[in-house]
Parts: sequence; structure tokens; C-alpha cells
Amino acid sequence: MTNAFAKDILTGLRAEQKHLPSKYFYDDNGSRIFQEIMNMPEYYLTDAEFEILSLQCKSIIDALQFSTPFNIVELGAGDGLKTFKLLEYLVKHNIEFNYVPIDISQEAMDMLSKRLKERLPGIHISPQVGDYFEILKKNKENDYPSLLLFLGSNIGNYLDDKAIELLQLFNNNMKKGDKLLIGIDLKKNPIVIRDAYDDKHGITKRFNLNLLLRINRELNADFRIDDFDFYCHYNPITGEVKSYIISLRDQSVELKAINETINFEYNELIWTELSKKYGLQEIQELAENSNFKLKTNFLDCKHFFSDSLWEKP
Ligand code: AVJ
Repeated sequence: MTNAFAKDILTGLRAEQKHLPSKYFYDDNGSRIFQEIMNMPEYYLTDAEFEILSLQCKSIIDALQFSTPFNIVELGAGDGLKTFKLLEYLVKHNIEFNYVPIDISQEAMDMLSKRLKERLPGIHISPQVGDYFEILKKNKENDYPSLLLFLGSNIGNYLDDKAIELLQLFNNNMKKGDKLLIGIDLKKNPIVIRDAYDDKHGITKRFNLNLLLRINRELNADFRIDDFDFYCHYNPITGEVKSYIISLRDQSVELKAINETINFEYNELIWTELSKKYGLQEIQELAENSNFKLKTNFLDCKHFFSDSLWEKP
């Protein structure tokens, strides 16, 4: 097989229970649709985390108990808007730090450093494009302490075992006393959660179906978008939002670039995403299971979201 994308898509579509990895949502179109999602009033996660980082930046920085200077390493920085208030606080109070945003998109990193240098003159910023762990490994050799940021509830996309595996990898690439601030969406009234993912304007549906358009383009496939729909379900007991694409007909799709045909039954599902919600007790367990010590959960006023501060002991 030529590339990882083709391989992952084919593995998912050939499985008994079809599935597609949500990480492939984010091509240029998908990233734009995700911006639309973040702007929806129903998608409370963005506002909740923005509130925490705006109103509690002093408490968060005090809780680090770092000597200066220190590093702030952000995994998947994107447009960096979430972090702005935190960075602004540090610059305004002349606290010395180096900001290291990491993302897979060179374009996003160029935009981010340009905008930050304009809005926060004097900021030290060293953007990095590429593999998280390569960059974290290098950062471990750095003499100064580091705060890792893994925001936006991105951890919610990982099944339990995978989440622990990822967090242990972060842990292995940190120094004793380094901190991780991790954004985690909390269990809450299930209606609120359902409305955030099953929005009535169909933006989340477009976000999911865009993955089929990406497969059409990159693997020369012939998915007919109108013959598929979107379904998602929140289970308030497990905290799992699961998203699916439904085949509205018995049909077959050709992936011409790799010479494959996939058959879909009437009403067959393709699982596309997990967005897990946690209780506070589960956050404690997640921290322990990945060898961290939980210091503080910083919650928004509605208690919808936590930016949880963990230490490597
Ligand atoms: C970017 C993974 C945090 O799961 O809430 C938004 C992506 N999916 N609406 C999430 C998403 C559907 C989002 N994360």
C-alpha cells in the first residue's frame, strides 16, 4: 500500500464493524468545518475552556510553582486562540517563558507566530512542525521546566487503553516536576451533550460526510454523499458520544486508486468518532493510570469542562 491514509481507510472499511479514524476529518475543508462547529452556540466546549484559561490564568500559573524561565509546549496548537489569554497574562506580568506550539500544519504555525508577534510584542515563540514525540524528546533535554498543554478535549477521541498509552508517552518525555494541563470534557446533563454533537443545522453531519469526500478525492473513490447520513448517540452511563455514518442503500463504492470495492448494506453503520466525557473520579484514575499526580481541576462556572493540571512525580 502506498500511504498510511489508504491503508487505514481500507482496514476500517474492510472490518466486520466498519470504522474510519476521526483524525482524518481534518483536511483543509474539515478544519474549516471544525471552526464552524467551534462557533456553534451548542458546542459549549470551546467557550467553557476559553473561560477557564481567561479567568483562571493566574491560579493556573501560580499552581505550576515553576522557577523562570520555563517552556510552554502546546500539542496541536492550531489557531492558538485558546491559549492567547494565558500567554497574554505572562507577557503582561513580565514572566519569562518560551512558547513552543506544535502542529502538523506548517501554515497554521506560520499564521500563529505572525499573529502572536503582532499582538504580544516581545513574546519568545519557537513553533515546531512535526511529530509530537520527536519534539518532546528534544524538549526533555532542555534545562528549564516545561508545561505541556493538551487542550480542547482531544483526549476524548481515544479509547481507554489508547488514552493511557498516549498519556504515558507524554509522561516518559517529561522531566520530574514538569506539568501537563489537559482539557477534558465533563459528564453533564445528557441533553446538553446531545445538542452539541447532533446539531440541528447539520454542521456535524457535514463534518463527518466530508471524510467521504476526502476519500473520493484522495483515493479516487465514488461515494455518493446523498446516499449516506449521520447518526450520533450519547450514552450518559459510559460518557461516550459515538458518531456514525449510515448507508441509506444497499450499495457498493469503488476506491479506484487502490483497486478496491467496498459493499454497504442498507442501514449499515461506519463508526467515525468517539468523544468521551469524564467524571471527576475518572479523571483522577486516568491521571494515576498514566503515572501522573493530579494537582488541581480548573472548572468553568457551569462545571461543563475541566482543564486538569497534572505533575510528573
Ligand atoms: C476536536 C476531538 C475535541 O470530539 O468534541 C466536534 C471533534 N466532533 N464535533 C470533539 C468534534 C464532533 C471534537 N474534538
